[in-house]
Amino acid sequence: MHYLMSLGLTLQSLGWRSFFQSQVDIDATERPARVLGVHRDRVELAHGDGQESVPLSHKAAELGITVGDWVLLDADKPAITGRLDRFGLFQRRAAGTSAEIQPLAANVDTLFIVTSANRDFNVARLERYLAIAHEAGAYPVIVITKADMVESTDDYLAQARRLSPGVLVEALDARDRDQVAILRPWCESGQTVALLGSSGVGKSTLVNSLAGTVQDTRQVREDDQRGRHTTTARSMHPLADGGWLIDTPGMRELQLVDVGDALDEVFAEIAELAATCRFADCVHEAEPGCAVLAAIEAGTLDEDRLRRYRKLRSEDRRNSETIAERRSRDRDLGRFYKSVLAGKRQEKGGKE
Ligand SMILES: Nc1nc2c(ncn2[C@@H]2O[C@H](COP(=O)(O)OP(=O)(O)OP(=O)(O)O)[C@@H](O)[C@H]2O)c(=O)[nH]1
Ligand SMILES: [Mg+2]
Repeated sequence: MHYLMSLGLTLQSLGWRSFFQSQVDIDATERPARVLGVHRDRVELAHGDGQESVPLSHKAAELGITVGDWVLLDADKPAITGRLDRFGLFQRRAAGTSAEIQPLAANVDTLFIVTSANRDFNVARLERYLAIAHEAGAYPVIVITKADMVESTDDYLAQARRLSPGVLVEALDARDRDQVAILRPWCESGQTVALLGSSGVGKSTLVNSLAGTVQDTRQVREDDQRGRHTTTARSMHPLADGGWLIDTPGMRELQLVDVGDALDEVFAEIAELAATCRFADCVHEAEPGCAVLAAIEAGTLDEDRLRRYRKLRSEDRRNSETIAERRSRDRDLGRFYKSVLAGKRQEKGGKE
């Protein structure tokens, strides 16, 4: 269970920095380690001495450990004793009926938001991804792949650049290492990057161009008819330039969870206008003195952009409801249904 493999790692090359150092007692005997992968019964770790696999104890599971986390290891045995605070976290709402929020990837420096120069390109989706990046504390870089398949990428670039002031956008052929080299500054030693984008846009292809390792791309499995998603492992991979890449399938289904402030950053021009509305609780629908509606009237704010902002706001509200809130709403609804039913029965003459 307990093996070591030297990779010439240092804590710094794994992303260790003062933010984490300051959380550890100077005389602590525990050793910090980074989580490379979480499996059903064990956790893959890396630290200054190499790589190690430790059992996923009850305690470790309770800590909600996820890929990219920094944990503390017992000095004498392969056991996780604690988890350090994260500077950022991607999380998602669990599928199905439980309202649980699951951690997905922690301590990610840069998010490559991947789309392609074809029908996948969609500004609403990009805005959603930008908000997710902001919320998770990751710097967003929009990567438009399949640039080789269109005559010009100018229009795609312009549309993406308009979304957020200063946002970095690159168009490239993901299969071409020379073109992909433009992303290398984000992949240097100690840096952690993650990818977000629909199936088939070229995430694995990008990784292959950036990394030493080879991942399955669509083409490889195109004929096995086993479904659309090719990448299934949830883990952190070393990149050729010394950085780390988190490629987890869960990132694909990411929705907005608790991104309130991040939305105002992505839609900064709407937030700025809203601050000048006459009423502080203005919802920009019909209120007098609404600066947002005035801007639409004046043609300085795009109506579609406001519509997309509203949609993301309500998605966030829905997903951020706590379990308690959801239960109480269900209960209220239950009571309501019962009262309606009771009323109907009374109308019928109270036969029951
Ligand atoms: N011409 C061209 N083809 C590309 C480019 N990027 C990816 N492809 C091709 O598109 C297909 C899908 O690429 P993948 O890298 O497997 O896509 P993915 O995003 O990893 O997909 P999932 O793992 O299913 O989420 C493959 O056949 C790639 O060779 C590109 O920039 N130009
Ligand atoms: Mg893939």
